[in-house]
Amino acid sequence: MKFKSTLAAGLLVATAFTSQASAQEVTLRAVSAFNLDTTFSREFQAFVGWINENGKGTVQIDLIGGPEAVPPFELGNAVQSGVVDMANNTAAFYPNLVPTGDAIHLAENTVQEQRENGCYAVIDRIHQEQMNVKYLAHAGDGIGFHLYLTKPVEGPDLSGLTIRTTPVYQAMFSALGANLVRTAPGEVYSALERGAIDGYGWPSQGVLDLGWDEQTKYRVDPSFYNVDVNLLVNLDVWNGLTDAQRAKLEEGAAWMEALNANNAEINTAEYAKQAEAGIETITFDAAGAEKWLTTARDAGWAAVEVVDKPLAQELRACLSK
Ligand code: 173
Repeated sequence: MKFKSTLAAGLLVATAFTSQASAQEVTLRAVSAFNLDTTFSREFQAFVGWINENGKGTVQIDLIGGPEAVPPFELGNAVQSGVVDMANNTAAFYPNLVPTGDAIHLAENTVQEQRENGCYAVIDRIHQEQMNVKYLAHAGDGIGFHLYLTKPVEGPDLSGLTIRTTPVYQAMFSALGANLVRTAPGEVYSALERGAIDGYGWPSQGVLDLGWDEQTKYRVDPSFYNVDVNLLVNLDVWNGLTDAQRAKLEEGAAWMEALNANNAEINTAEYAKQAEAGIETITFDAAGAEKWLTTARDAGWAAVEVVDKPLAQELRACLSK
């Protein structure tokens, strides 16, 4: 099913001329779902730099922009249809295209382990079949998600609270009684400022990037799940590349995925910055933490099983420790 794009005509016209600078060098046009120079474009921009340095004469990437170029919830359709060649995106922003993509953030192992045990191949296959994209690379391992609040909670009971969500947190927060409002990241600040929400789900990293610390009083610990931010390449474009071009992109993907090992250290630095910015930590007691994490895992997998039970079971087996 092809997406009728509402994007600027200029973007469409430019796509028709995806440049073949020489027979051997191709330039891919890429967009990120996250603002450039913020946390969840970090690895992607490093990848673009690596390719443009190491892929001279073979493959280059023209980084067009972030959410101002293509709205985050439309980027999945844009890379599916070839309006852009490559996207840096999270599965939570394209649930309409790959509904079992929610399994990826439930992973307890790393993408390197998933490449070893065959799980990467399964995730790549469902992206190819359902979304017409190559699942080229995965960032985010080692970055958990948290609930951030403007008012305190005593334990894992979110009844009476209105929380900004995406599919990542939906099953868990709703099982714990919250009212949910789904928004793109770009709307979180103003929703907090207006008092339209009492909090939001977001990873351990990146809260300060967009100034959300000004509107945030508490972070709830422990974190749950693992961030997934994926590099996707339009499948027709991917299949049209030469072996050397595909090999260079895969080499860059492995290089980028190795950066995931830095996340433990970056988390520590981010938590310190949040504390300096006045964000207090609410840490549940052992029973509360157990309920928090059990609900996260069970509600998360139940939501994937509703979509496709056999596939959910296959993914759970290869994404668990
Ligand atoms: O909260 C979100 O917008 C979200 O789902 C997400 C996913 C990956 C990275 C950052 C945010």
